[in-house]
Amino acid sequence: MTARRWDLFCNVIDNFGDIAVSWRLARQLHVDHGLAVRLWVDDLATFHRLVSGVDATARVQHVDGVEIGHWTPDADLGEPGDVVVDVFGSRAPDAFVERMARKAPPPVWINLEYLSAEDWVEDCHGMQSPHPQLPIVRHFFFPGFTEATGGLIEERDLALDRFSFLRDPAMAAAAWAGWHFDPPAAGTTVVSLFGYGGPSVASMLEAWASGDAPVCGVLPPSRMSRDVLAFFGVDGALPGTRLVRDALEVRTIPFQTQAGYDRLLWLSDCNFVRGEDSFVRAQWAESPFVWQIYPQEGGAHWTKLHSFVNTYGEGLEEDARDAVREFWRLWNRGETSAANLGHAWRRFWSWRDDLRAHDAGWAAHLRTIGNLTENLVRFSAARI
Ligand code: TRH
Repeated sequence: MTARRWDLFCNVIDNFGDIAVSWRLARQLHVDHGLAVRLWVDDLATFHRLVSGVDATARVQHVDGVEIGHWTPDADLGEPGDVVVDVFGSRAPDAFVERMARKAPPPVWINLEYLSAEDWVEDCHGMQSPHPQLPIVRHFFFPGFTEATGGLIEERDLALDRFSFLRDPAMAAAAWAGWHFDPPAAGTTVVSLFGYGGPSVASMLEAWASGDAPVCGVLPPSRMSRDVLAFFGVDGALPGTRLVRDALEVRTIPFQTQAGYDRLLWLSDCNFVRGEDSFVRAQWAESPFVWQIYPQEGGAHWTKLHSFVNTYGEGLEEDARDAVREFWRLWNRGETSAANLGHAWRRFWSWRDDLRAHDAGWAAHLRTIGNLTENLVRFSAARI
């Protein structure tokens, strides 16, 4: 039986990743699967910054067919749906869980976890955790990169939209014009720049500026922006600003819609991404990418980073995989030497054709796992 009504709980910890993934999931459940979705979010201001159509002050609103509720301690959450999903460590409130346990049959209760390529994920995907007092069970659902995981979110039309965009140069020109720029000259390496910032930004920009190949960085606002602007000796720059030093040009653009951000990834030769969702979108873009992982206490993120390179790098020539690992390692550790980072970049970039081919194969592999939303619908239907 398909579960018709879904409740999603999203507790925004920081940044955009939590709400970005929750919103994609909510929309896809509704748009691609025709399900009734209520998305409970505790931080509408961040949601509004990501999706401008969201009203940061409304207790309840409908956007793209999804009901969005402001999740506050006194919010009336109503009756639970057929499936309840706690996204990324969120937890439906106790009173709501009690109502879930009283419902006959009780909803399928899912804990949607963070993305990781570590081996233990396969063992934990689908595991059950009974509530200590109530007759209800929580199921762990792990996104991932292998058959034994829940896969990644990919909208039904995404591959087709990308294909249509790439085969029509007028669409790329329209994207550049929308940002008030001409397309970069042929032979320029276009890199999209999104990240948490840190010392490696100045080193990278220095290496590009002093290189002999033209590089065009495209910069939507993020924590990385202040480091980029500091490199050019400016405090601020409106969208549409061109900053130039030697072989490097940086173009500032406004914060994009989620669809606009995908287009930026599609028209770039290399994408610098971060966290979880932009990292996944870069993989659907099928171009070389550089991942700045969300730093965790005690350095736990390094294991995650290396696990991903091991999994993703299968099938790449050993030197290409090492080049990816080394460049990503320096980028993430905040390399302060432009010479070191420039060397690692040139080695990484010398593999660009192989990486591009590998990335297409990688996306095809990811598609064989099925997309996360579909897998989640199937998983819950089997347990209702
Ligand atoms: O914002 P993030 O750093 O989110 C992080 C991670 O998800 C991390 O795992 C989590 O623990 C932490 O938050 C709390 O990076 P992420 O996941 O890439 O999310 C950024 C989103 O912003 C992504 O959906 C892309 C989107 N985006 C736009 O829509 N427009 C833009 O112009 C840009 C630059 C990004």
